[in-house]
Amino acid sequence: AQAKPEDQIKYRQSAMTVNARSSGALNAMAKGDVAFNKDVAVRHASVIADLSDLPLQAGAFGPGTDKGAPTKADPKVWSEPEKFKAAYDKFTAAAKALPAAAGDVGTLKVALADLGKTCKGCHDDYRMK
Ligand code: ASC
Repeated sequence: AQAKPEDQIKYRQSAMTVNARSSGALNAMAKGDVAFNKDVAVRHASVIADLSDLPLQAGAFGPGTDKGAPTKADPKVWSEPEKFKAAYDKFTAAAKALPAAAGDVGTLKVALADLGKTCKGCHDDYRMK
């Protein structure tokens, strides 16, 4: 059975909250604001890799999750689902590549830049302000 709409919204927002915390930690290391720590970096990268596709796999954008609750998801998520999935899949692909790159600050920076583009690519079109 599908989770209730408000629980689906909570689930996808929770995954993104955790993703944002981990990407923030990685960005801080990539910028040098925080000392690079390989184990911490790989851990955060793995969190993002693991959580990245949960909202789509678990069905968190189901019927009734487009309005009413405090969602910022754009109606285009439902009106152009193939394009939304294509944009989302770019994020997942970049996220799954992150752990292998996170053990070195140089490769982490490159992988994070790739990841950031896929975050922005989806948010620009599918997240309302
Ligand atoms: C992050 C984060 C995003 C992206 C985006 C990249 O760290 O939480 O949504 O990067 O700002 O442009």
